[in-house]
Amino acid sequence: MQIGIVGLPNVGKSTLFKALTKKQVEIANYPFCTIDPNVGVVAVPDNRLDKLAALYHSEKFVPATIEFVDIAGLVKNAHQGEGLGNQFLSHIREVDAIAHVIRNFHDDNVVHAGGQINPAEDLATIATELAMADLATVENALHRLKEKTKAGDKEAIKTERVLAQIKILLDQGLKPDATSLPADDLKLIKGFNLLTLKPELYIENIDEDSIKKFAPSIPNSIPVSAKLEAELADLSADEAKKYLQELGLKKTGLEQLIAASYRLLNLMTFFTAGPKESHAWPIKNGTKAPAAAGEIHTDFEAGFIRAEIINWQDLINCGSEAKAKEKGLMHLEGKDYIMRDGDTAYFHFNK
Ligand SMILES: Nc1nc2c(ncn2[C@@H]2O[C@H](COP(=O)(O)OP(=O)(O)O)[C@@H](O)[C@H]2O)c(=O)[nH]1
Ligand SMILES: [Mg+2]
Repeated sequence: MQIGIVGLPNVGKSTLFKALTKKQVEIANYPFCTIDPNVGVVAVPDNRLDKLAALYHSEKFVPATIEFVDIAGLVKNAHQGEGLGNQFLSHIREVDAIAHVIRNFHDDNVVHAGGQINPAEDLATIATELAMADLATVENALHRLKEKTKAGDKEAIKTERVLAQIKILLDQGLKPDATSLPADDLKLIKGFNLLTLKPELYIENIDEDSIKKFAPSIPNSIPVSAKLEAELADLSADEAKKYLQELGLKKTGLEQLIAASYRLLNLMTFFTAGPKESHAWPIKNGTKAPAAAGEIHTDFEAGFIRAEIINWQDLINCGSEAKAKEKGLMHLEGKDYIMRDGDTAYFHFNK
């Protein structure tokens, strides 16, 4: 699952991206991999995994990961060919969700694309670019569908109806809401990868010294100081912890950002744990047991028989699987079981 970091130039996207990916190197046992200089695999901090790994003295532990993509080149009027033009848009189409970085830090040495700090206006500029790009996609699609709808193609007629609804909103400068569209409608237009339908979150890159007195300019935004995060990423885990304490902060902005991104992607976590390895597996909310097993190995899904499930906290409290079973805290589940966040699972399958 990928999150695209999107925003105007000089808002701190790359600074944030570098801090996010640098953190990786510190996570022992996890093979740091760079797919592409602009794509970083980022571990999702989860103290439940730490505790499970400690319980089993696991040789190895593998956190859940998500990928961040540093997307360059978005400027005002990009849809008309400014800057890198539409080049960046294809990158945004490929991601599952968008993290907007909005500048709210003051530094005369860093040129602001719009001349002055104005988070709401900057976000509106980006939103307009995304909407204009979608409008072009929708108009193009409607045009191409004409022949088929004339011929009475049922799917084309349905698709046309959904696209026409979206076009009305975009024409009015409104953002279509993916959550209000029926699943069937979404399916019909999935292939167009509309940018305005992607889940979004907002990061305000703020002055280092205003973190504790932060008042958001964008509703529900996550405050982060990219500069501070870059400094923290250069420190050892212990040093970073100390520095955070000195600043009176509990969590880094990056940790908050990663957690929010995970939720935005509609992901939750189940665990497998043992002496060899403790592993956090990201799955979509609502995933059934066989599909969850399939994350580990396709054979597990194909030959799925049942799952032994113990909630992670029960397992930690009991101190062992045997004890948890003794106390009746292990439940056997079949193929219709919907996995829950925090489940530890042991799968039985036919080979
Ligand atoms: N003062 C300050 N400067 C920052 C901050 N974040 C980024 N910068 C600086 O702003 C410039 C542009 O940052 P960069 O991350 O490359 O922005 P991008 O164009 O959005 O990728 C660089 O000189 C950074 O050092 C911040 O939080 N505070
Ligand atoms: Mg950059």
